Amino acid sequence: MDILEHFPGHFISISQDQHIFTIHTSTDCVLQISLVSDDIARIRYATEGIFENDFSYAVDEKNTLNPTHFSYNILEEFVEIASRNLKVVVRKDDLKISFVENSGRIICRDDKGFHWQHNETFGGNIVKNCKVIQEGEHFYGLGDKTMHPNLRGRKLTNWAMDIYGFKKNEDPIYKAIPFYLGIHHDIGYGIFFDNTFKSFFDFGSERKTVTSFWAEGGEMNYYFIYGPKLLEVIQRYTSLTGRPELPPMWALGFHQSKWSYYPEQKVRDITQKLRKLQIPCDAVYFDIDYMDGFRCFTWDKGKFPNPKKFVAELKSQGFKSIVIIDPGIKKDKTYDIYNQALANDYFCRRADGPYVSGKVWPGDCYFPDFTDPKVRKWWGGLHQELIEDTGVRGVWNDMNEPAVLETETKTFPLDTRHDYDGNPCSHRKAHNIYGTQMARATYRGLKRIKKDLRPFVITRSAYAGAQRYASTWTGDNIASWEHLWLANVQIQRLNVTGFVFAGTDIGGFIDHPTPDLFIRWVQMGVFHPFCRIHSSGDHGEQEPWSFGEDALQIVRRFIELRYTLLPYLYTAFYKHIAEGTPIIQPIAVFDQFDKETLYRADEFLFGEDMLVCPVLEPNAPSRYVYLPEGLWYHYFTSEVFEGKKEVVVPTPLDTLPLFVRAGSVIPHFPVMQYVGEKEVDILTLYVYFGQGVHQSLMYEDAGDGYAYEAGDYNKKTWITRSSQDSFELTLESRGHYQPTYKNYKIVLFGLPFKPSVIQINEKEIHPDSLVENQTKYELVIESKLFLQLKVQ
Ligand code: MIG
Repeated sequence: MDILEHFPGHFISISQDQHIFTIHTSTDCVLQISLVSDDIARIRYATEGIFENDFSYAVDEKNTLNPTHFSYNILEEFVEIASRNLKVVVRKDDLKISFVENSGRIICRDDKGFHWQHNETFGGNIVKNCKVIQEGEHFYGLGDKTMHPNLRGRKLTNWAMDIYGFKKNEDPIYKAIPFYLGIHHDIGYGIFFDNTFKSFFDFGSERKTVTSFWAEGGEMNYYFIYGPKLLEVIQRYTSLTGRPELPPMWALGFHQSKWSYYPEQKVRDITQKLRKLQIPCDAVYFDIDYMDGFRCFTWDKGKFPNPKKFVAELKSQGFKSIVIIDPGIKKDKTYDIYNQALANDYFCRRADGPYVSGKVWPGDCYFPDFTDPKVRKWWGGLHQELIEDTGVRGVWNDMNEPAVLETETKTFPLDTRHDYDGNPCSHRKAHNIYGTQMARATYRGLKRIKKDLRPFVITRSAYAGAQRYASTWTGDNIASWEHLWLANVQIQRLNVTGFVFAGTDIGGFIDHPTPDLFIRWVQMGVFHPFCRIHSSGDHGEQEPWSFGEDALQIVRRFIELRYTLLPYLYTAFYKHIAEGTPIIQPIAVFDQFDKETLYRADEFLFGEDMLVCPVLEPNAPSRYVYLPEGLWYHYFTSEVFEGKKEVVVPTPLDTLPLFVRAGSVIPHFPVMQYVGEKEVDILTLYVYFGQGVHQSLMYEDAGDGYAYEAGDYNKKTWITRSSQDSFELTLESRGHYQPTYKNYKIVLFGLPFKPSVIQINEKEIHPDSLVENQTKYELVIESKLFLQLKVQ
């Protein structure tokens, strides 16, 4: 039987309410186009003339987007709706849409455009959209997918799933982020399909020249985001769906985890050994076995007789305790939280009334409806004892896809009812956002309980917008080289789709890595915004010392490197929050105008000035690295490479291809065993000579708490001005945060001349006092910073 597809008909009339335009058609279908900002247009269709209540979990309520210009124009064949930078052109005949640049270039246009199909089983519509693939077009994004970053030719599904040991190309897995980026003829744009139902994206797999996306219910409701730079698209996407707040700096340290460390003495053995072996570490994890019979918010007193005392003991050693909390609440009449939820009707129910019952770790469970604001508030409050009394510093939300064991669908039945913040619906609509609402409840709870500390939450499942509440990891991966490749791609992809605070289970969750795989994973993992070793614990040990003395030395050195780079990473985080710039950037995003970058998967930018190329194969004596345009210094050898080409870089096991852009200034802390272990008494600046003028930002504040909101921070801009025979470094500082250090140590790389005049602040110093150390010069400067080196 042929499927009956419906189309919107032709144009009849248009009306305007500020920046929102409504087009009526020859059918009941109504098209609404809002100009959200100068670069973002929102497109919505109501097939029967009535729009749903306008509600989104993804769009940040606090967004400040506004267009500076909006107008429309009715032409003979088209209706044009224009913002300052973007035109939405609707063809009167069939309502097909084109998005057009001011220059007249088409960015993206409808193929079949919007159409729909009545959903006989569930009611409502299956809403679809088809767009033409332009010549040479490439696609990226879509959150956590396991494919090559370039999605041309793929078909993907968004439905959050607990996939233990997921495979390369397996789809879907834990997250659903229906946002993709397209680029052709150097024009980048993005489409965010804000529909939480199960959705699909096809980038030329069914029809070679067509991209389509559709959902099994809800509205065709999407945002078209113009670039033309992919980076701008990403920045705009995060101004729409939100950015996180600054994490406490310790959360950017190294975390050690396992399923599970218990009893108390085992945790102590691990933390003491980390300190004894001088492996910097800030956080240790309590996986499900800390609980009493897997009941959330309880402790197994046999394993942890006095959690408060123990957490305080860990704290005194600089370790923050993170505990896991799952959504399933054990059915147990003697369990207070179960009784509270029953008494208040907080659990999800089936369509006909009974509670949703499913097996998870505690056995039979009921599940809170996190889409109900009352339930979120209650859930947040349940953390009071853990956070306030016991001193736990972070909460890890697992199994929130939601995952249910021993069922065919691995999740709730589709007839499960949800409040959806006053828009009651079934699980078909709420499934993909369930995990995000759990993380949100947790985040808000932590924030309310400890007002003076920045919350730390980690979630496994996520929908667009989850980045506002939590960090994330990529779930149950495998200790294999293929998974190392995957881990690299996954974190890059999450970063371009708005979720920057992400990492993988370093070394692999399932199976035991070989020492070289473990080393290579650590070498990459220290550059991921979230950096944690975690494993299932049913194979060998997976701590930094578990792979022999040589491995330990290398692993320690790379974890130390992460700690020295904390001011740089923290600044990258700040830039993400201020501008939406991802912390990790695929080189295709970094340099979209260089076609060579569009198929590359391995190299990524770490912050704006460092480039990492992980080693993804065993026994690789060297590897190819593609460097974007410009001059790049090898971080470990100081060798200078010219970019816009592939270079061969030696890769002995104790190093990795890590590059710094010429002209940049990279701030370094001294090595610490944990954030705040000692006062930073000197800030070391690695300065990389590069012709011309370069600016590097460094953001600093107290590293936790909210004094920065009242202005207690500094934004330091290091400016380098370089030519063939002179070099100058100056500092511009804004803000009134008082750092603990007074002095700077300057390490200057690549100076192409021998200076005869040196000026530091107001003083001239003798050139001989400059220590030349092979390829670099080192000197210490007090307070205010001005440095000039030149040839007389
Ligand atoms: O079904 O809590 O992805 O990180 O260690 C397994 C036990 C449940 C899955 C998580 C993993 C965690 C494990 N959890």
